[in-house]
Amino acid sequence: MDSKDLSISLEELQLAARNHGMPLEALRYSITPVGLHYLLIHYDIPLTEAESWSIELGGLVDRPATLSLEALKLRDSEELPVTMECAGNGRARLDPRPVSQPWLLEAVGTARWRGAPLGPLLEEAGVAGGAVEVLFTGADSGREGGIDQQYQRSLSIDDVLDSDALLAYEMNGAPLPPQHGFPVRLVVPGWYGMTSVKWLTRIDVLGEPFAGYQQLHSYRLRQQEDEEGDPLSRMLPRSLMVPPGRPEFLTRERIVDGPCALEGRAWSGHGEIVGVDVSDDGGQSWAPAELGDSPGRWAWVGWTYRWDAEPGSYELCCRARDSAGNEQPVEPLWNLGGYANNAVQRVPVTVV
Ligand SMILES: Nc1nc2c(c(=O)[nH]1)N[C@H]1C(S)=C(S)[C@@H](COP(=O)(O)O)O[C@H]1N2
Ligand SMILES: [Mo]
Repeated sequence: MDSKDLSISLEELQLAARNHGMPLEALRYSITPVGLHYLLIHYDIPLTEAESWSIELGGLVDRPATLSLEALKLRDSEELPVTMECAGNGRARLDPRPVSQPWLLEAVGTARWRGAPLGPLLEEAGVAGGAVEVLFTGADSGREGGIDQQYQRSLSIDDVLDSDALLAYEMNGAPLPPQHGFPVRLVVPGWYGMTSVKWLTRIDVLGEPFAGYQQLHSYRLRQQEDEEGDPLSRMLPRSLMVPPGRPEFLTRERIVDGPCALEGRAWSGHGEIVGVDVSDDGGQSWAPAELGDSPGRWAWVGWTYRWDAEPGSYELCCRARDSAGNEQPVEPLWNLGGYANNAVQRVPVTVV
Protein backbone atom coordinates (compact mmCIF):
# COMPACT_ATOMS: atom_id res chain seq x y z
CA MET A 1 0.00 0.00 0.00
CA ASP A 2 1.16 3.54 -0.78
CA SER A 3 1.67 5.72 2.22
CA LYS A 4 -0.35 8.83 1.44
CA ASP A 5 1.22 12.26 1.61
CA LEU A 6 -1.42 14.46 3.22
CA SER A 7 0.93 17.35 3.93
CA ILE A 8 -0.05 20.92 3.11
CA SER A 9 2.22 22.64 0.58
CA LEU A 10 3.83 26.03 1.15
CA GLU A 11 1.53 27.41 -1.55
CA GLU A 12 -1.53 26.23 0.34
CA LEU A 13 -0.06 27.62 3.57
CA GLN A 14 0.43 30.96 1.77
CA LEU A 15 -3.29 31.00 0.94
CA ALA A 16 -4.28 29.85 4.42
CA ALA A 17 -2.23 32.59 6.07
CA ARG A 18 -4.03 35.26 4.00
CA ASN A 19 -7.53 33.83 4.19
CA HIS A 20 -8.19 33.17 7.84
CA GLY A 21 -11.11 31.24 9.27
CA MET A 22 -13.39 31.90 12.21
CA PRO A 23 -11.94 30.21 15.32
CA LEU A 24 -14.69 27.76 16.28
CA GLU A 25 -14.97 29.10 19.83
CA ALA A 26 -16.40 32.23 18.14
CA LEU A 27 -19.53 30.16 17.46
CA ARG A 28 -20.48 31.47 20.91
CA TYR A 29 -21.41 34.82 19.31
CA SER A 30 -24.70 34.92 17.42
CA ILE A 31 -23.23 37.83 15.41
CA THR A 32 -19.58 37.23 14.63
CA PRO A 33 -17.30 40.11 15.68
CA VAL A 34 -15.86 41.56 12.46
CA GLY A 35 -12.26 40.46 13.02
CA LEU A 36 -13.36 36.88 13.71
CA HIS A 37 -15.46 36.50 10.54
CA TYR A 38 -13.73 34.31 7.94
CA LEU A 39 -12.03 35.89 4.92
CA LEU A 40 -11.64 34.69 1.35
CA ILE A 41 -9.83 36.87 -1.15
CA HIS A 42 -8.79 35.32 -4.46
CA TYR A 43 -6.28 38.03 -5.47
CA ASP A 44 -5.20 41.19 -3.57
CA ILE A 45 -7.33 43.47 -1.42
CA PRO A 46 -7.75 46.49 -3.72
CA LEU A 47 -7.10 49.99 -2.37
CA THR A 48 -10.50 51.67 -2.58
CA GLU A 49 -11.73 55.19 -1.78
CA ALA A 50 -15.22 56.10 -0.64
CA GLU A 51 -15.22 59.60 -2.19
CA SER A 52 -14.42 58.56 -5.74
CA TRP A 53 -16.28 55.22 -5.64
CA SER A 54 -19.07 54.52 -8.08
CA ILE A 55 -20.96 51.54 -9.41
CA GLU A 56 -21.90 51.46 -13.09
CA LEU A 57 -25.30 49.91 -13.66
CA GLY A 58 -25.65 49.03 -17.33
CA GLY A 59 -26.22 46.43 -20.00
CA LEU A 60 -29.82 45.52 -20.88
CA VAL A 61 -31.52 48.23 -18.84
CA ASP A 62 -33.69 51.13 -20.01
CA ARG A 63 -31.98 53.64 -17.71
CA PRO A 64 -28.28 52.99 -17.13
CA ALA A 65 -26.97 54.73 -14.03
CA THR A 66 -23.83 55.62 -12.13
CA LEU A 67 -24.26 55.18 -8.39
CA SER A 68 -22.01 56.96 -5.94
CA LEU A 69 -21.68 55.69 -2.39
CA GLU A 70 -23.57 58.81 -1.26
CA ALA A 71 -26.44 58.08 -3.65
CA LEU A 72 -26.58 54.47 -2.51
CA LYS A 73 -26.77 55.53 1.15
CA LEU A 74 -29.68 57.88 0.39
CA ARG A 75 -31.79 54.96 -0.80
CA ASP A 76 -34.02 52.92 1.53
CA SER A 77 -31.81 50.55 3.44
CA GLU A 78 -32.25 47.24 5.15
CA GLU A 79 -30.13 45.38 7.70
CA LEU A 80 -30.01 41.58 7.47
CA PRO A 81 -28.17 39.13 9.71
CA VAL A 82 -26.67 36.70 7.19
CA THR A 83 -24.63 33.54 7.72
CA MET A 84 -22.03 33.30 4.97
CA GLU A 85 -19.96 30.21 4.26
CA CYS A 86 -17.26 29.58 1.68
CA ALA A 87 -18.17 26.83 -0.79
CA GLY A 88 -14.72 25.35 -0.10
CA ASN A 89 -15.37 24.89 3.62
CA GLY A 90 -14.44 21.29 4.48
CA ARG A 91 -12.08 20.94 1.49
CA ALA A 92 -9.01 19.96 3.52
CA ARG A 93 -10.77 16.82 4.74
CA LEU A 94 -11.24 15.40 1.26
CA ASP A 95 -8.99 12.64 0.05
CA PRO A 96 -7.27 13.27 -2.28
CA ARG A 97 -7.29 16.91 -1.16
CA PRO A 98 -8.06 19.37 -3.97
CA VAL A 99 -5.26 21.96 -3.96
CA SER A 100 -6.71 25.36 -3.09
CA GLN A 101 -7.47 27.27 0.09
CA PRO A 102 -7.29 24.36 2.61
CA TRP A 103 -10.30 25.04 4.82
CA LEU A 104 -11.04 22.61 7.62
CA LEU A 105 -14.43 23.79 8.95
CA GLU A 106 -13.97 27.40 9.93
CA ALA A 107 -14.92 29.27 6.70
CA VAL A 108 -18.12 30.74 8.10
CA GLY A 109 -19.40 33.80 9.93
CA THR A 110 -22.57 35.74 10.57
CA ALA A 111 -22.72 39.51 10.17
CA ARG A 112 -25.38 42.20 10.22
CA TRP A 113 -25.13 43.60 6.70
CA ARG A 114 -26.80 46.95 5.95
CA GLY A 115 -27.33 48.17 2.43
CA ALA A 116 -29.69 49.02 -0.37
CA PRO A 117 -31.88 46.14 -1.60
CA LEU A 118 -30.87 45.17 -5.15
CA GLY A 119 -34.35 44.31 -6.50
CA PRO A 120 -35.83 47.84 -6.41
CA LEU A 121 -32.63 49.25 -7.94
CA LEU A 122 -32.94 46.93 -10.94
CA GLU A 123 -36.66 47.67 -11.24
CA GLU A 124 -35.96 51.41 -11.38
CA ALA A 125 -33.29 50.88 -14.02
CA GLY A 126 -35.86 48.90 -16.04
CA VAL A 127 -34.66 45.42 -16.99
CA ALA A 128 -35.09 45.19 -20.77
CA GLY A 129 -36.60 42.28 -22.71
CA GLY A 130 -34.23 39.40 -23.40
CA ALA A 131 -32.36 39.83 -20.10
CA VAL A 132 -31.33 36.53 -18.46
CA GLU A 133 -28.62 37.28 -15.92
CA VAL A 134 -27.03 40.00 -13.84
CA LEU A 135 -23.24 40.15 -13.73
CA PHE A 136 -21.37 41.58 -10.74
CA THR A 137 -17.78 42.79 -11.12
CA GLY A 138 -15.30 43.46 -8.32
CA ALA A 139 -12.36 45.87 -8.43
CA ASP A 140 -9.83 43.11 -7.74
CA SER A 141 -7.99 41.28 -10.49
CA GLY A 142 -5.45 38.54 -10.98
CA ARG A 143 -4.66 35.42 -12.94
CA GLU A 144 -6.38 32.13 -12.21
CA GLY A 145 -6.45 28.95 -14.28
CA GLY A 146 -4.04 30.78 -16.61
CA ILE A 147 -6.68 33.44 -17.31
CA ASP A 148 -6.32 37.15 -16.48
CA GLN A 149 -9.54 38.33 -14.91
CA GLN A 150 -11.42 40.56 -12.56
CA TYR A 151 -13.42 38.74 -9.91
CA GLN A 152 -16.87 38.34 -11.52
CA ARG A 153 -19.95 36.28 -10.77
CA SER A 154 -23.47 36.30 -12.17
CA LEU A 155 -26.95 35.38 -10.95
CA SER A 156 -30.02 34.68 -13.05
CA ILE A 157 -32.63 37.45 -13.05
CA ASP A 158 -35.02 35.07 -11.26
CA ASP A 159 -32.46 34.30 -8.54
CA VAL A 160 -31.86 38.02 -8.02
CA LEU A 161 -35.57 38.81 -7.75
CA ASP A 162 -36.17 35.78 -5.51
CA SER A 163 -33.38 36.78 -3.16
CA ASP A 164 -33.07 39.43 -0.46
CA ALA A 165 -29.78 40.56 -2.08
CA LEU A 166 -28.27 43.77 -0.75
CA LEU A 167 -25.65 46.21 -1.96
CA ALA A 168 -24.09 46.35 1.48
CA TYR A 169 -21.98 49.22 2.85
CA GLU A 170 -22.09 48.36 6.57
CA MET A 171 -21.07 45.29 8.51
CA ASN A 172 -22.13 45.03 12.16
CA GLY A 173 -23.02 48.72 12.22
CA ALA A 174 -19.75 50.13 10.83
CA PRO A 175 -18.45 50.79 7.30
CA LEU A 176 -17.18 47.61 5.62
CA PRO A 177 -13.52 46.99 6.44
CA PRO A 178 -11.18 46.79 3.41
CA GLN A 179 -10.93 42.99 3.53
CA HIS A 180 -14.72 42.53 3.45
CA GLY A 181 -15.32 44.69 0.36
CA PHE A 182 -15.10 48.39 1.26
CA PRO A 183 -16.97 50.47 0.27
CA VAL A 184 -19.73 48.30 -1.27
CA ARG A 185 -20.28 44.59 -1.74
CA LEU A 186 -23.07 42.34 -2.85
CA VAL A 187 -24.58 40.09 -0.15
CA VAL A 188 -26.80 37.24 -1.38
CA PRO A 189 -28.37 35.56 1.67
CA GLY A 190 -28.48 31.76 1.65
CA TRP A 191 -25.87 31.34 -1.09
CA TYR A 192 -22.29 30.18 -0.72
CA GLY A 193 -19.92 33.14 -0.32
CA MET A 194 -18.53 33.26 -3.88
CA THR A 195 -21.80 34.90 -5.00
CA SER A 196 -21.37 37.91 -2.71
CA VAL A 197 -18.96 39.96 -4.85
CA LYS A 198 -16.82 42.41 -2.87
CA TRP A 199 -15.48 45.85 -3.99
CA LEU A 200 -18.40 46.07 -6.41
CA THR A 201 -17.75 48.35 -9.41
CA ARG A 202 -20.20 47.18 -12.11
CA ILE A 203 -23.64 45.61 -12.39
CA ASP A 204 -24.48 44.51 -15.95
CA VAL A 205 -27.74 43.00 -17.10
CA LEU A 206 -26.90 40.34 -19.70
CA GLY A 207 -28.81 38.77 -22.60
CA GLU A 208 -26.59 35.65 -22.48
CA PRO A 209 -25.42 33.60 -19.51
CA PHE A 210 -22.05 34.80 -18.21
CA ALA A 211 -19.29 32.41 -19.30
CA GLY A 212 -16.42 33.71 -17.14
CA TYR A 213 -13.95 31.59 -15.19
CA GLN A 214 -15.62 31.87 -11.77
CA GLN A 215 -18.93 30.81 -13.30
CA LEU A 216 -18.12 28.12 -15.87
CA HIS A 217 -14.94 26.59 -14.47
CA SER A 218 -14.82 27.30 -10.72
CA TYR A 219 -17.67 26.65 -8.32
CA ARG A 220 -19.04 23.60 -10.13
CA LEU A 221 -19.46 20.08 -8.84
CA ARG A 222 -17.33 17.99 -11.18
CA GLN A 223 -15.63 14.63 -10.94
CA GLN A 224 -13.47 15.27 -14.03
CA GLU A 225 -11.87 18.27 -15.74
CA ASP A 226 -13.78 17.88 -19.00
CA GLU A 227 -17.17 17.75 -17.32
CA GLU A 228 -19.46 20.78 -17.25
CA GLY A 229 -20.77 20.01 -13.76
CA ASP A 230 -23.62 21.54 -11.79
CA PRO A 231 -23.09 25.09 -10.52
CA LEU A 232 -22.93 25.66 -6.77
CA SER A 233 -25.64 27.86 -5.39
CA ARG A 234 -27.21 27.66 -1.94
CA MET A 235 -25.45 26.43 1.20
CA LEU A 236 -26.09 22.84 2.21
CA PRO A 237 -26.96 22.35 5.89
CA ARG A 238 -24.11 22.28 8.38
CA SER A 239 -23.86 22.26 12.15
CA LEU A 240 -20.72 23.12 14.09
CA MET A 241 -20.08 22.88 17.81
CA VAL A 242 -17.93 25.03 20.05
CA PRO A 243 -15.11 22.59 20.84
CA PRO A 244 -15.78 21.79 24.51
CA GLY A 245 -13.33 22.00 27.41
CA ARG A 246 -9.76 23.12 26.67
CA PRO A 247 -7.34 22.29 23.86
CA GLU A 248 -3.98 20.60 23.76
CA PHE A 249 -1.75 23.24 22.13
CA LEU A 250 -0.51 21.37 19.06
CA THR A 251 -3.14 18.73 18.30
CA ARG A 252 -5.99 20.89 19.58
CA GLU A 253 -7.59 17.77 20.96
CA ARG A 254 -10.02 18.57 23.73
CA ILE A 255 -9.77 17.86 27.45
CA VAL A 256 -13.08 17.91 29.33
CA ASP A 257 -13.54 17.61 33.10
CA GLY A 258 -16.90 15.81 33.17
CA PRO A 259 -20.55 16.38 32.29
CA CYS A 260 -20.97 19.63 30.34
CA ALA A 261 -23.23 21.54 27.99
CA LEU A 262 -22.31 21.23 24.31
CA GLU A 263 -23.34 24.17 22.17
CA GLY A 264 -23.16 25.15 18.55
CA ARG A 265 -24.93 26.68 15.57
CA ALA A 266 -26.48 25.28 12.42
CA TRP A 267 -27.55 26.79 9.09
CA SER A 268 -28.77 25.95 5.61
CA GLY A 269 -29.43 28.03 2.50
CA HIS A 270 -32.23 25.67 1.47
CA GLY A 271 -34.61 26.26 4.35
CA GLU A 272 -35.01 26.36 8.08
CA ILE A 273 -32.98 24.07 10.32
CA VAL A 274 -35.48 21.54 11.71
CA GLY A 275 -33.13 19.38 13.75
CA VAL A 276 -29.59 18.96 15.08
CA ASP A 277 -28.35 15.63 16.43
CA VAL A 278 -25.29 14.95 18.56
CA SER A 279 -23.21 11.76 18.76
CA ASP A 280 -20.41 10.88 21.18
CA ASP A 281 -19.40 7.65 19.44
CA GLY A 282 -18.23 8.95 16.07
CA GLY A 283 -21.66 8.97 14.46
CA GLN A 284 -22.95 5.50 15.30
CA SER A 285 -25.72 6.67 17.64
CA TRP A 286 -27.40 10.07 17.74
CA ALA A 287 -29.49 12.07 20.20
CA PRO A 288 -31.40 15.28 19.46
CA ALA A 289 -30.04 18.66 20.56
CA GLU A 290 -32.33 21.49 21.62
CA LEU A 291 -32.70 24.28 19.07
CA GLY A 292 -32.40 27.88 20.30
CA ASP A 293 -32.51 31.36 18.85
CA SER A 294 -31.53 32.71 15.47
CA PRO A 295 -30.65 36.36 14.78
CA GLY A 296 -32.74 36.22 11.57
CA ARG A 297 -34.17 34.05 8.82
CA TRP A 298 -30.93 34.09 6.82
CA ALA A 299 -28.74 33.36 9.84
CA TRP A 300 -27.71 30.30 11.80
CA VAL A 301 -29.71 28.90 14.72
CA GLY A 302 -28.15 28.07 18.10
CA TRP A 303 -28.40 24.63 19.71
CA THR A 304 -27.44 23.03 23.04
CA TYR A 305 -27.02 19.49 24.30
CA ARG A 306 -26.42 18.26 27.84
CA TRP A 307 -23.56 15.73 27.68
CA ASP A 308 -23.30 13.36 30.63
CA ALA A 309 -19.70 12.55 29.97
CA GLU A 310 -18.01 9.67 31.79
CA PRO A 311 -14.18 9.50 31.83
CA GLY A 312 -12.79 8.07 28.58
CA SER A 313 -12.07 8.88 24.93
CA TYR A 314 -14.81 10.04 22.60
CA GLU A 315 -15.43 11.39 19.14
CA LEU A 316 -18.16 14.01 19.30
CA CYS A 317 -20.15 14.72 16.13
CA CYS A 318 -23.11 16.89 15.23
CA ARG A 319 -25.35 16.97 12.18
CA ALA A 320 -28.08 19.28 10.94
CA ARG A 321 -31.22 18.74 8.89
CA ASP A 322 -33.19 21.39 6.99
CA SER A 323 -36.85 21.80 6.04
CA ALA A 324 -36.03 20.90 2.43
CA GLY A 325 -35.06 17.40 3.60
CA ASN A 326 -31.27 17.78 3.33
CA GLU A 327 -29.19 16.15 6.08
CA GLN A 328 -25.42 16.21 6.57
CA PRO A 329 -23.69 13.03 5.44
CA VAL A 330 -21.45 11.09 7.83
CA GLU A 331 -18.83 10.58 5.07
CA PRO A 332 -17.57 13.36 2.73
CA LEU A 333 -18.57 13.40 -0.94
CA TRP A 334 -15.57 14.09 -3.18
CA ASN A 335 -15.44 16.51 -6.11
CA LEU A 336 -12.62 18.08 -8.10
CA GLY A 337 -12.88 21.59 -6.60
CA GLY A 338 -13.45 20.34 -3.06
CA TYR A 339 -16.76 22.16 -2.72
CA ALA A 340 -19.79 21.74 -0.48
CA ASN A 341 -18.24 19.08 1.76
CA ASN A 342 -20.77 19.28 4.57
CA ALA A 343 -19.85 15.94 6.20
CA VAL A 344 -20.37 15.97 9.97
CA GLN A 345 -17.82 17.66 12.25
CA ARG A 346 -15.71 15.27 14.35
CA VAL A 347 -14.17 16.44 17.62
CA PRO A 348 -11.86 14.05 19.53
CA VAL A 349 -12.33 14.55 23.28
CA THR A 350 -10.76 13.04 26.39
CA VAL A 351 -12.92 13.21 29.51
CA VAL A 352 -10.73 13.15 32.64
N1 LIG B 1 -14.38 40.81 -5.52
C1 LIG B 1 -14.32 39.65 -4.85
N2 LIG B 1 -15.42 39.22 -4.24
C2 LIG B 1 -15.41 38.05 -3.55
C3 LIG B 1 -14.23 37.27 -3.48
C4 LIG B 1 -13.08 37.76 -4.12
O1 LIG B 1 -12.00 37.15 -4.08
N3 LIG B 1 -13.15 38.95 -4.79
N4 LIG B 1 -14.26 36.06 -2.81
C5 LIG B 1 -15.59 35.44 -2.72
C6 LIG B 1 -15.60 34.24 -1.89
S1 LIG B 1 -15.01 32.82 -2.59
C7 LIG B 1 -16.14 34.25 -0.63
S2 LIG B 1 -16.28 32.81 0.24
C8 LIG B 1 -16.63 35.50 -0.01
C9 LIG B 1 -15.94 35.75 1.31
O2 LIG B 1 -16.40 36.91 1.89
P1 LIG B 1 -15.67 37.48 3.20
O3 LIG B 1 -14.20 37.50 2.93
O4 LIG B 1 -16.26 38.82 3.44
O5 LIG B 1 -16.00 36.51 4.30
O6 LIG B 1 -16.42 36.63 -0.85
C10 LIG B 1 -16.63 36.41 -2.22
N5 LIG B 1 -16.54 37.66 -2.94
MO1 LIG C 1 -15.41 31.11 -1.15
